[in-house]
Amino acid sequence: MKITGVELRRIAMPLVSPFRTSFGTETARDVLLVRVVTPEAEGWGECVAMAEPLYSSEYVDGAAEVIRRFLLPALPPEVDAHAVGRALEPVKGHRMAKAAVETAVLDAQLRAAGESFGRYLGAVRDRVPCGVSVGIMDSVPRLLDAVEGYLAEGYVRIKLKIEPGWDVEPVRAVRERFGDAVLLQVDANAAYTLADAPRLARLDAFDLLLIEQPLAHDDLVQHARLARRLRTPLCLDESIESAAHAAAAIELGACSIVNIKPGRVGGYLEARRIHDLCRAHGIAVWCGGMLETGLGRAANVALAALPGFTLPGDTSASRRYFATDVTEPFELRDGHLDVPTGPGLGVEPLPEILDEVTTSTEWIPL
Ligand code: SMG
Ligand code: MG
Repeated sequence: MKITGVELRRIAMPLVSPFRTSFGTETARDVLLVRVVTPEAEGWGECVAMAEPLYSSEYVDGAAEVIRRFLLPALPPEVDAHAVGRALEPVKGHRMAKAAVETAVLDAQLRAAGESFGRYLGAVRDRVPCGVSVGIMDSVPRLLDAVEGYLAEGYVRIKLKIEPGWDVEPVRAVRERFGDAVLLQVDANAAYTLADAPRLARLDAFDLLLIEQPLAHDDLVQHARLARRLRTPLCLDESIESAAHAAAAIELGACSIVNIKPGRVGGYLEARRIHDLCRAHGIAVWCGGMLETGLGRAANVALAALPGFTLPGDTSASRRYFATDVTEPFELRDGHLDVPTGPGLGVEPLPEILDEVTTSTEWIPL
C-alpha cells in the first residue's frame, strides 16, 4: 500500500466519573487518533498514551511529536502492517506511538482486503466475556455501590485498583458483600515494594484471580521473589513491553499471568506474539484496557477473542467511561461484547460526534 498522508487528530472525551488509580485521577481522556489514507482505504489507530507520563513514560503530546518527527518519515513508500514494525525498529521505545501508526496501517490494509481484525488475528470466538476496572474510591460504601452497579450490568469479573492504605479492607468488604463466587482481582499499578510482601500476602485470604503489577515496571527479579511469597497468582502489566520481556518474565518466574495491552507493546502484531508465547508456556493472558474509545475497543475485543485469552479482560462497554462514544457504542449483552465482523476494525467514527470532540487536526502528506 502507498500512503497518501496521515491525519493526527486530538479528541477530548470527558469521563462519566473520575477514575482514580495509585498514580493519579483521570477525569477526561485526551486521545490522539491516527488516520492513514491510502488510495484503497483509510485506517484508524488510537494511541493509548495518557495526557501525563504517569502510567508509563509515554504521554500524548510526546507521542504526537515522535509520530510526526520520526515515525512517519521512517515509513517506506510501500507499506503493510508487518513492514511498519521493521521500519520503526531503529527508534527506541515509544511503543504507544508506534502501535497507533501500525494499527492505522493494519486497519487500512484489512479494510482494503475486506477482512476483519478478528479474522486476521486468529479469533476463535464471536463474543468475549467482560470485566470492569473499578477505581480507588473515597470510602468503602461508595466502592460497594459502584461494584453493585457493575455486577447488575452483568460484568463477569471485577478488578479493584489498590494502593498502600486501600487494599485489604476494600477487598474484604467486596468479598463479604458479594460473596466468594464473584471473580475478583486487584491492580496496584506498581505502587508497592518488596518490603510490602507481608501486606500483599494478606490478600491471599480472599481467593483473588490475580494481583496485577504490584512492583515497579522494571523490576522482574523482585516480582519473581514476591511471586514465591504469595499464593495469589502474579500478573504483569507495565513490565511487559514486548515478547522479549514476556519471555524473560516467564523464565524468571516473575508472573504466571500476563495482561496484554496492544498499545503498551507496540501494536497488535507484537500483542499476538506475546499471546502465542504465553500460550506455549501455559501462561494465561487477558486483554487490558486504556480507556479506549470505540475505535481502540473494537480492536481489543477482536484480540481478546484469541484462544489464549482465558480470563475476562478490561474490555468494558463504552458507557463505563463515556456518555457518548465516537463510534456506535459497545454494549454489554449477558456480560459479553460481540467481536466486530466488518472489514478492519469493523466500526466507523460517527462524523458529527467526532467533529464535536475534536480539539485539533493536522494533515501530514507522505
Ligand atoms: O480501559 O477499562 C479500561 C482501563 C482499565 O485499569 C485499567 N487500566 O493499569 O490496567 C491498568 C489501567 C491503566 C490505565 S489507568 C488510567
Ligand atoms: Mg494494570
